[in-house]
Amino acid sequence: MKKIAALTAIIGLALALSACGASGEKKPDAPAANSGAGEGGAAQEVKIVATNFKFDQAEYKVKAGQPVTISLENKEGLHAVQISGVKVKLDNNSKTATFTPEKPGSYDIICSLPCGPGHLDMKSKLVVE
Ligand SMILES: [Cu+2]
Repeated sequence: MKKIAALTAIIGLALALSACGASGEKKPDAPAANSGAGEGGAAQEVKIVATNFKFDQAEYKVKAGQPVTISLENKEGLHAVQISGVKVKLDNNSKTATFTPEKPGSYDIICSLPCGPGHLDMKSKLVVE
């Protein structure tokens, strides 16, 4: 009788372990599924590098309907980013923002922090496709 109890315990343990194994396998699967949907679902990232007195790209392209994480790096000087028509502001306190651009179009990116003589020249575009 003791053997049967031991067997039952072993089978129970084996089941528990295999259940753990199965749920363990799902975790690597989930990101893979995300990156597979990737063109559809993965987060987009835009990095804006600011110097005196320009942003590193004239245009930053993103896709509509997908979350975008925008970050600001002040490589030279102190600058802040404001994107017209989108509620996004980046400054020294909050250097990243995530939002979902809904409407395709071209949105003006400007520096919203008076930074010097070239301040008004600091313009780029966020192009939502
Ligand atoms: Cu400025």
